[in-house]
Amino acid sequence: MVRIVKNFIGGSWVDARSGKRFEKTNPADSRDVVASVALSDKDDVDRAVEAARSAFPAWKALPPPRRGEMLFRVGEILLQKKDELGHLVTREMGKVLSEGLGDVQEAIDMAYYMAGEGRRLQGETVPSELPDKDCKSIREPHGVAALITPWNFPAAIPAWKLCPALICGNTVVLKPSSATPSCAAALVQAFEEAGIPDGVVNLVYGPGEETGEYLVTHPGVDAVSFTGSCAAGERLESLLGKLHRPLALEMGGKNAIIVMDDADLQLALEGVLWGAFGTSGQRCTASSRVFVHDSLYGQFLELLKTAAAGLKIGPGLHPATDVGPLINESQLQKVLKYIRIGQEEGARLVTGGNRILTGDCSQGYFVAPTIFADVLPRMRIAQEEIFGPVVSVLRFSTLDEAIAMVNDVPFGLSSAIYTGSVNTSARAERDLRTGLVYINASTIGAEIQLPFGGWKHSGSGHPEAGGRGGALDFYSRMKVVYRDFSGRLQKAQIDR
Ligand code: UN1
Repeated sequence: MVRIVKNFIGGSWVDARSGKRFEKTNPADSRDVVASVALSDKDDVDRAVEAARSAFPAWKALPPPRRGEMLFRVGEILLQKKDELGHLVTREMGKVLSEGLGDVQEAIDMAYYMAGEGRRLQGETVPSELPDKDCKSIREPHGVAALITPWNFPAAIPAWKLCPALICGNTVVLKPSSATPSCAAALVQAFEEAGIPDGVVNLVYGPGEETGEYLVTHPGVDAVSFTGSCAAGERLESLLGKLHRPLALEMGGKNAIIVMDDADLQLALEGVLWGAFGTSGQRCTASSRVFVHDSLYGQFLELLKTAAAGLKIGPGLHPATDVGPLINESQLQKVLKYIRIGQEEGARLVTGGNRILTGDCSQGYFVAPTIFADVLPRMRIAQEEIFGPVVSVLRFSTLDEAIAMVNDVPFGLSSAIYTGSVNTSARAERDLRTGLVYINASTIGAEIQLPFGGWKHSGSGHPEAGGRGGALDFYSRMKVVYRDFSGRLQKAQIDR
């Protein structure tokens, strides 16, 4: 079944003004056309921004608890449709069905969580230094938020942005990756069904360099949230810096797991497999480096090799599949390029390293789970984001040495340590320079009620998710109100 995917502008599903469309195929089988999608251009973006602008005053005026009730309904609708949407995520994006369902669950979690924030959205009330005067800070929305989302979490990440943006009172224009337009449309449909007023949520599609850039620099847009590649993020930084427009960026990672000599090896093994090969390594938080203590290096590598070689590769909708395809031809070529680079750099290819074109994999973008051993910290495969099922194994002898190597990359999103020692875990927690740190768990699996944000080149300092200290601080700005009811001129700092 080919889905007809249209723009959603001012509460109506409409074709692109130009009438142009593009096709989206299933990464597990490129003969399967998932959707025919409106190819939005400047005209469509203008209309979407205009719709969002017109809807803003009434949406801002609606009491946040009422906005929250609508988000709660979004959660209920998504829950009802979880199975259908999970299948769509898998068909369009490729991840295995349990992960497709997890992707939708994360959107549900976010809708429920932000629904509750409608009754909090705290500012502060603090005492004044002067009598008969009070002071408070309150949150105000920016206006129209442009949301640019990637394909690897096609339900969760748009929900990470939509829900906090809306609860704070912004209206939005969402432009999802062209690799997952149907998922975005299905998600937005839940907002429509939940009764979100016309124009509050708008949806357009198209290439980042054209539609995306036009949208984020549009004079009618007030804030921009972007998740995607570092190159695109840096470009947005340079464009938006000049416009003084708030910008939240979530970009790449080069996340690492440290396996100490006192680790529970089985647990660590499962964590590495899940972190490195889950979602075929296509997560910003994927475990792409593993630092193994000298004393168990050979043993751990052997266990890892056997376990990785035993993973079942195939279409995500097949129940036995452990690892699905990559998203498209260009990601496939990028991953194969890094595998060649690793070999040229002298890393030892332990397993995998090849595209799979047999059986169920003959029509998709499948790469075997790949392990490089004896990787040195400065090799490109240990420094650059690959975004595929490729893991580099490195060795270390002391905790300090391991932490220094984990930290010695341009990225700082997620890290993990497996250890039986509370002291070791506490030192790691203190010294790892990443926005997320996991103890005795893999580098993936963040929960939405806490901020999700990368340090260094991984992000701009405005995390996603979480409440205060997280997404709410990006999608609202503080207004401070001083009220003097003394009836006379009082001077702060002067009257003492
Ligand atoms: C990503 O890594 O691209 O933490 C997002 C996780 C998910 C989200 C990951 N909740 O693994």
